[in-house]
Amino acid sequence: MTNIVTTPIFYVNGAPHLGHAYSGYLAGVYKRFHALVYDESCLLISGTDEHGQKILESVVRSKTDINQFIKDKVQAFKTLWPELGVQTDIFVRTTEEQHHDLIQSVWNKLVEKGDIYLGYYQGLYCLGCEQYYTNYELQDNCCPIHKTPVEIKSEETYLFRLDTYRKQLIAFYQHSPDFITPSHYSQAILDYLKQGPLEDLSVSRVNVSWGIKVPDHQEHTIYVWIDALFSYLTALKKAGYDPSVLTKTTHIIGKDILKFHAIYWPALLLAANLPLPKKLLVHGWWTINGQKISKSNPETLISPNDLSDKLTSDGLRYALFRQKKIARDGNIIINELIEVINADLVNNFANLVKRNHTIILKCFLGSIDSKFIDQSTLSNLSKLTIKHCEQAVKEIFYFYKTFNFYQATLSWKEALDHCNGYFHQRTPWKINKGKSNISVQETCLVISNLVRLLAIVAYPLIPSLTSQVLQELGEDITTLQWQSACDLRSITIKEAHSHFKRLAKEQ
Ligand code: ME8
Repeated sequence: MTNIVTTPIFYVNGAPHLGHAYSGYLAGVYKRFHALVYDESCLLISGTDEHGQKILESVVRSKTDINQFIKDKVQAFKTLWPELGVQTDIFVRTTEEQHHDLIQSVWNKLVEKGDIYLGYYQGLYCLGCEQYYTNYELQDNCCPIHKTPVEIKSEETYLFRLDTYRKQLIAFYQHSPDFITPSHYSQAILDYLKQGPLEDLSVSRVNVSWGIKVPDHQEHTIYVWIDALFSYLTALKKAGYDPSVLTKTTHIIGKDILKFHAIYWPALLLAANLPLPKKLLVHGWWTINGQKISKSNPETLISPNDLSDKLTSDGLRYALFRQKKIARDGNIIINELIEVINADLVNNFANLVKRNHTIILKCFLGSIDSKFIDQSTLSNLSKLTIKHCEQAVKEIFYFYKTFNFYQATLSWKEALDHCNGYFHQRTPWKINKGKSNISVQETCLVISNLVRLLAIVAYPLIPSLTSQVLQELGEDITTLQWQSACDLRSITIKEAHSHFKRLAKEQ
């Protein structure tokens, strides 16, 4: 059965920024890891959230036609993903007719069940978030996300009986403490649910015209978050799946939208008699000069396309995962990203490949037959280096599986440190100055095979660089499979390229 991974569907009130790119990078790595390790496909869903007051206000500010405005922004997200090496399978838009129909039918179902009813709501509202806050959630009377004052808003509204599902949610979180990664969020949500009754959730808006209308009550527009969350289901439908595959779905989200995914989404699914997703992976925020990258902070808006052009798609992705643990926040300093790329991808990996392959071409006409190397009498140093790398691969497998991509990059880098240390101790370039032919063959063969092993395991993180290296080693990358042991195979290479050029630091 297929595995599914989703990014949030992004608001189209601004151009894509580096924070959005990060969610996509995570989904892309997850998808490639899955394809490499398991014999099953992994469907990657992304899309755009196109309704709501926030979008309408941006359109008014831009003085353009709404359809043109949205079309341009959607296009920016659609072209972003291939440029960043994120292979989306389904791109869902909340303005699609299929989505409109799905939302209205879910709505009707919940009204029929009595879970949604017409009432009245007064609360503290943040326009930026398009949501009400409780006093408890505010910080200095301001929205905790936007730090701007909230307004008192009261209106006739449809309400969803959230508390009906509180006990089921508590039971769910008690039985699935790992539903959210990192798991401390599961505990926090459980504690919150246990605190007492949940307020009914306002699920429609009057005075917001841009959205999906409540069936048979056109003055009301369905709350944009109900619209947005169910887009995951529309996407599955577009791919030809029924909702049962939700149980195979991992949602990747930033910590800003945890409550919607950890409480509202499961409650709505329970109300609609639908299964719950497999997992929520919650990531931290990227900041610039300590400020969250956000559309409301224009000075933080780094274009992921520009940065990826500068650092390469593999370089940027690798450096972001190497810089911080997924759940933590991290500050972007471009020269630090460049340092990591130069140290790990250029010096440690690409240069080792180039030097080793150059020796193989020059001294052995591009091939070393493994049968000339007696594997039982390999030098201790060779054996030890192989052992280190095999151990690293085991760790990296575990780190991918547990979404610890930061540790995965560290273990990979350390394995390469061992390879480089080995290469320098064995000095294979001294072949005509006292090094025996057989000893150099052993070194080059070991390095080539370890490079193959380490390229395969790093493929989910740096697909372009590792594909080039693997192709140079004669590997068919379309049939690539995870490998945990280093079996010393014969090597034939035709060329020795520089696969990654040093990046110049910013002045
Ligand atoms: O919230 N660092 O859309 P959105 C890391 N439409 N990730 C960041 C980030 C940052 N500084 N800023 C944004 C919405 N993100 C809704 C989602 S889903 C059914 C509806 C990422 O355009 C992160 O994944 O505001 C965050 O959750 C998402 O972008 C918010 O994007």
